[in-house]
Amino acid sequence: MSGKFITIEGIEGAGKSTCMAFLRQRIEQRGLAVVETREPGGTPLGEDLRALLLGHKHQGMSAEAELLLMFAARAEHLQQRIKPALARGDWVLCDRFTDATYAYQGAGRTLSAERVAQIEDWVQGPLRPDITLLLDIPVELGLERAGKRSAPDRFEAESLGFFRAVRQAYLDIAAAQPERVKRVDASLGLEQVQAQLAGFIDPLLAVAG
Ligand code: T5A
Repeated sequence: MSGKFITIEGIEGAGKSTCMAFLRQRIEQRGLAVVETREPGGTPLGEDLRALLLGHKHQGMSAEAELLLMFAARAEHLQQRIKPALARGDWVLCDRFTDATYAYQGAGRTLSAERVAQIEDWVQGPLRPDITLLLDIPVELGLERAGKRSAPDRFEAESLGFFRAVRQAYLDIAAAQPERVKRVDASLGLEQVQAQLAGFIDPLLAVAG
């Protein structure tokens, strides 16, 4: 039986971390093995790169360096965790993946989508998520939720305009790839968000047996 590669995306405070636990539980209830992970991160090298990327030590990091560090972390993640897990038949549940690079480094930092696509093809080959759950939320509400939880990291300190561009890029990806990317209204209460997630994930689980 082959596992599925599920990614969860959205702006800051959309509820990704909160929903990961729900999705994991739903998959495990079916007796399926699941690897829960995140980007940037998921490996020792990736977590060190995450600290560099999210911390405030390197303010003003160039957009190009940021893009390449995201993909460096992703290359390690794919080799060390994601591909081995999928090869074992495990399900992989990943908090952010390459759609975040299109949204943040592409739309947010205004690097070209063509450049991101070139590196994506090189690093990932043909591997893409089977399904991506996009938690969509107005920027102000997402940042309000994120702000209550912790002090802002290097990305969370960006402007409203930056996050509006990021949100719009996610919506554009969802419109362009409706088979893969499923939009969830994340402004609703947790139970209603989870019901939407279940509506997308349960058919995949039913096929898995
Ligand atoms: N990045 C990442 C890039 O720029 N390029 C890339 O290629 C990649 C992979 C990663 C950063 O890196 C950038 C993007 C990011 O800036 P992160 O920690 O993974 O950072 O992402 P964040 O978005 O910062 O994570 P957050 O924890 O802020 O947001 P979440 O996970 O979406 O939200 P969550 O679940 O922590 O919830 C936030 C608060 O809201 C509440 C929760 O209880 C929590 O308090 N909440 C709800 N409240 C009411 N109703 C609901 N439905 C709720 N759902 C959650």
